[in-house]
Amino acid sequence: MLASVVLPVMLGTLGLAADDWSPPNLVKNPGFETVTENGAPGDWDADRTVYITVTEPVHSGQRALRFANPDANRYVLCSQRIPLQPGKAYEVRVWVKTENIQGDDSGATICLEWYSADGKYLGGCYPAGFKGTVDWQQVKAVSGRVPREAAACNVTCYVREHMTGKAWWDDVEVRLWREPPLHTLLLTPNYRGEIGPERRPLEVAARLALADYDLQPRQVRLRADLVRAGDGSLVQTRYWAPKTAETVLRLGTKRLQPGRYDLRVALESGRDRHELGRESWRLRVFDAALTGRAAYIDAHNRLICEGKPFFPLGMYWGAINEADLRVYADSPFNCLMPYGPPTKEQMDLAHSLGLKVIYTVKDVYYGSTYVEGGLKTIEDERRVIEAKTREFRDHPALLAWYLNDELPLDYLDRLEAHQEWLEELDPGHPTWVVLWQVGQLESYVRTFGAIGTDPYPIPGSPARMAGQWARQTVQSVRGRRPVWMVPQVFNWACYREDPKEKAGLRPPTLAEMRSMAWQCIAEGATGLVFYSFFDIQRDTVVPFDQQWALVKQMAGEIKELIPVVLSVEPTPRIRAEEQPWLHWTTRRLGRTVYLIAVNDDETGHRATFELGKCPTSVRLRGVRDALAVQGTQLQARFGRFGVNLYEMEF
Ligand SMILES: [Ca+2]
Repeated sequence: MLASVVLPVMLGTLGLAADDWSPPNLVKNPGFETVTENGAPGDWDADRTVYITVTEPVHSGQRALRFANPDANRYVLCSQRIPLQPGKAYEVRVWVKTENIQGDDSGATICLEWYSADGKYLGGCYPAGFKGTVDWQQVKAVSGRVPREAAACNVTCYVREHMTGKAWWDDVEVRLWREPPLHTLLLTPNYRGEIGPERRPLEVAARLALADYDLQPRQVRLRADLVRAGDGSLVQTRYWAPKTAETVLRLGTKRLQPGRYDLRVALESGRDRHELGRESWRLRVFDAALTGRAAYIDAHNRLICEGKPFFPLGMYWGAINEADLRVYADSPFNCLMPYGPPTKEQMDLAHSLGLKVIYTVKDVYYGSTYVEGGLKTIEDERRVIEAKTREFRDHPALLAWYLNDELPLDYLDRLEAHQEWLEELDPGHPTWVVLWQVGQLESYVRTFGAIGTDPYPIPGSPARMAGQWARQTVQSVRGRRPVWMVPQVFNWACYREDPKEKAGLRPPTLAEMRSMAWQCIAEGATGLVFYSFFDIQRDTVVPFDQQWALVKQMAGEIKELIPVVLSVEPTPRIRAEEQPWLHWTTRRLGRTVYLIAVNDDETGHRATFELGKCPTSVRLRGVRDALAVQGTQLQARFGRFGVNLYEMEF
């Protein structure tokens, strides 16, 4: 810490430093304006049977690139060598128009690719494109960092393999991208910036990403301004001198009066105090404990529902109908997430069957794929959210709001706005979002109360993906937000049309489902909402009754152990050597210590747990006889995808 001052002065709007960052476009002939004698685009390497330049339609200038291909087995590209620097990331943009682009993939798009000096493929950036018939739309993406060993890079306009139709491209841009230099996460409080009567100190993780700025942590300083919301008056300013890439900023809250505040964290150049980046967190200080809230998140990341810890154990649904809901209610599940927004009658029905509903408002974003009809502006979105919250916020079946289903970072401003609206319009329920973008979760941290990711690996990838994504998700929030994961129970064949492809697919087995669910719990999940009830209903490979029985069996075991999983009693220190296949955690409930240990692998394994002291008894759940344990070490043997639940007393 460099200094700490309390200034009773008004703080005006902080002007951001002028940003002179405007890197050049690295693409030659980006608008396809120059052509060779035979009509091919200059500077591009294009197959002329499919790609030519045309004068109509264009997005700008006089010409654009056109693709016309009726042959699903012909796969050709239009590329350009491009000078990209290893270690840097790039933003790519292009305008695309399509006419009747057909096929299973995502259509007309662009990509960046990198190769080693000897021509080995090293990776690339592949944003999804547009298919069917759409007017000019922009494809945008930021690449990962170009690998150190990359020697040659390409930018490519193309239509994905096995697709037919017509498409046009214009105004290609590839520009050097700078990662924002400051990423913050409000660690404490962990829910909606709520500072209660106990006045825990504020904690904020500030991670620096300085590689694109040629700066070291010692050349910058961190500054936190605590200001009153509304009049913006400054309450406190503090500075920190970071030594490493991540610094935890701590501020006392004892003297804060009740009210709303903003905590503004800024990164400044140490030399000239130039502001390099800034992020802000809303805070709310209150003197009496908040009462009367149907659901909220406690300091242990647990959902508290009607005053008690609640583990959301549910499934994704389509639209609710009574017959199906009665089948579902006769199961260990306690909630559901229907994609079809339920009516009041459907909410009443869920309530009468003892089920909670995670209510979707995920389609209230104009311009998104499944947007509700008629939404054109953010004001329209606000109107819908107001109406929905007014209609359902007092409904006893409501558990949480479903705010985002995998929307990309293009929507970040509105995702943040919707989270803020929900906090204001319904203080009584948290929000939940689900993303597949596991590499970008840090950018979404202002958009939710609880987060999940949705790994669906079976059968093409290892079941380990469930535990890996859960770990990555927990890490992205530094263990300071609830993580409700979305494990797979469905068959990918539900999403394929080709009979041959369908036949090669299958839903996860019971052993795989158990392992994936418990991997998530071992990595810190405090809720599981499986994907999906409607898919196991429509699977033509494994009949519903068969898969549903297995799903219920798996869920039943989790339900029995919910009080254990949600227990926050201190646990003894247990250690184990790290193994790539092993996911484990401990809990205590009364006198019993639970060791939850999961094998994510299709072969058996062994592990040794150092218990610290000699247990008086050890049982493996599901095995009648107690285990013989000598000394302080537990020798554990795992079957393939084995879930070992040990119950120990000391
Ligand atoms: Ca053009």
